[in-house]
Amino acid sequence: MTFETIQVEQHDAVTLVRINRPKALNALNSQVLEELIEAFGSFEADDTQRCAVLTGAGEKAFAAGADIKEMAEKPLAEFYGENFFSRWTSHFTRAIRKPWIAAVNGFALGGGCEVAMMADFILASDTAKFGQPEIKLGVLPGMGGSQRLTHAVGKAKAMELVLTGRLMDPEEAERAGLVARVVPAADLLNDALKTAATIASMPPLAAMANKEAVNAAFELGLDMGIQHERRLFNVLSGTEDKREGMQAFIEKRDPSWSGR
Ligand code: CO8
Repeated sequence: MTFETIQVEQHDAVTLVRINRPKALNALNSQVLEELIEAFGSFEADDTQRCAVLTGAGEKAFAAGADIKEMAEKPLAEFYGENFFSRWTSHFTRAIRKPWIAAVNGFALGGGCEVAMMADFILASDTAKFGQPEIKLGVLPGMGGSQRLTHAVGKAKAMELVLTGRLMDPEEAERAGLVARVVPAADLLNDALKTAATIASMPPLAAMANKEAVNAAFELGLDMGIQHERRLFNVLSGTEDKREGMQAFIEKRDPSWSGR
């Protein structure tokens, strides 16, 4: 499929997706969201692809939010009746079981910050800016931002950010737990691709299970989360890759993963 608002490249086992509307600071309109759903669906279905990176084209923005020009005229009946954006949220948080990274190269605001927070983790350039400024438009985050931001940075900071609409620099975002690492802007893409390649070199079932286990910590209480982790551990103990990984360690050689 050819895309108009995103670019997709494969770097060995890593899929790189760029949101490509730099003149609109990569604002997320319906077409971008549909194309991202399509591209990530293909990534998930392609056995040769093991990890993805999502970033923004240009130097200024990852995504400066949902497209305000598109939303401005949308009536309540369309937002509520069509469940605007809900496919995106469920697709990315449920259907994509392989790991993916958001490489935030500039503004990640509103829906842009929310999309970044749907990733398994965020790598940020030292030029990144994070925020949920929807209050200034008379609305609030609509793709899970009020919930994910609060899980990531705690109530006090999340509340201050959504109520004032102020932006966070990447160092503050890292200190607060929103961002895994901050890297110089010039190195961000290479660093993200290298990190993704490391993940892609891991046994794929174990990568999926590790992702699922950490995500369970956001959705379940501690006791249920630990039980969930134990079940996943038991499942992985029956895989060929578990046998191979342990045998390779004992034989002092590199493992060769079968994905089974
Ligand atoms: N939507 C549409 N166009 C945008 C957006 C956006 N979110 N952000 C920037 N643009 C456009 C500008 O209109 C401008 O276009 P043009 O050149 O045609 O005038 C171009 O991008 C460049 O932007 P600026 O000239 O404003 O660039 P600056 O460097 O001066 O400012 C900012 C950069 C600070 C990022 C500024 O552009 C800005 O504040 N943007 C809006 C940020 C924002 O409010 N984001 C939140 C949007 S609301 C949202 O995401 C809700 C999501 C949940 C919805 C769920 C529904 C159920």
